[in-house]
Amino acid sequence: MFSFFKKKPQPEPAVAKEAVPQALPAAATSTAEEIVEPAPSSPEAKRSWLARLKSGLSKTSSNLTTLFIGAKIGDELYEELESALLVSDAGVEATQFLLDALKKKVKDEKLTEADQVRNALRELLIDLLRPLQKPLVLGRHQPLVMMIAGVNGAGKTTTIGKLAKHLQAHEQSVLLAAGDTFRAAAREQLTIWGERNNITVIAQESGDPAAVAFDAVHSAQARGTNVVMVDTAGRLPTQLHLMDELKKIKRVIAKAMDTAPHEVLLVIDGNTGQNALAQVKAFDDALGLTGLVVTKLDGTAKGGILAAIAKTRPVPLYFIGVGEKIDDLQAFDAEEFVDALLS
Ligand SMILES: Nc1nc2c(ncn2[C@@H]2O[C@H](COP(=O)(O)OP(=O)(O)O)[C@@H](O)[C@H]2O)c(=O)[nH]1
Ligand SMILES: [Mg+2]
Repeated sequence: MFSFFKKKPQPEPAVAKEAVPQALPAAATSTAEEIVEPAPSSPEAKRSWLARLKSGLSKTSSNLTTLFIGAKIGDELYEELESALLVSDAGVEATQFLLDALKKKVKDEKLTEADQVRNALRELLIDLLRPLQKPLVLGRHQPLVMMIAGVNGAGKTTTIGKLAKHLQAHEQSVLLAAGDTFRAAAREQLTIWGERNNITVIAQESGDPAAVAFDAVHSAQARGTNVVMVDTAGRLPTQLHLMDELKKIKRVIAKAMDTAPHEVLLVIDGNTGQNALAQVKAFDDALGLTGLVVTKLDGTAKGGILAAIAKTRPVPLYFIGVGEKIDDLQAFDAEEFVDALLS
């Protein structure tokens, strides 16, 4: 069963004034420590979302499925599979791992039909990706502070907007810190968007992102807000190194609330190929990532990058994005994803 967030009981649910167009789960009332699974989005919304994921991954998908049609099990099939995996951005390490595991499985289970091999690959891929599947647990702290990082254009601000609306739909009040001060207009845009959606946006004329984040956390503590999301820049106007700036923001957030930030998320564009893996490594080394969001899987993304991440730097993948609408951001589900890839 699909779930967007997991939620620990929250004593003071905020009322979302503008609900997202989907069935809202009832407020969680449960005993301590129980984890509540919110209701999934409507079946139509989910179907259209999966359709977009499938069509986004269709290039890889057709490579990975046609090669099994009428194929004999042998070196030729394995070579074709190797190329298809490499072309899908799975990277050398994950490709080799999958091939070795597949050959072993074929031998151990005495598989004789290409279709069985395809199923074996499906199982191996699901096993590889499942460790990335992890729900974002709400209500652990008040406020829950999330810092959102990523290169320019990755989809940070869009993702924050979608997440904010999902959070409101799950009875969470949200406050945003406009920490991307690279573009002058970005701050105003976010502020206007926040007004329309009943979300407070903390911004600052001076534009010091660490100070903005600090104010946002204090403000959320004073107001009893459930979640703070700190938007950050993917590029800087000065010569300052981006990673140094991000580390500073993280340090300053911890000064405002010593357990924070509780989540450090990296947003990556699913179309960046192997460079996405380099981004995960660099941001993780600098910031200690707690989660990922992979966007734009509706475009020309090949999907294999998830296998590369799972093999070399398995940071949990909380959400994937397949378009601009709110319902186009969904919790990552390994089985669902592999089926979209192999169908
Ligand atoms: N097709 C598609 N476009 C997306 C997705 N997520 C973000 N975008 C687009 O990517 C562009 C950059 O997004 P933005 O949030 O401004 O990136 P930022 O620089 O990281 O804040 C915008 O045009 C978004 O509409 C997605 O999942 N699918
Ligand atoms: Mg932005």
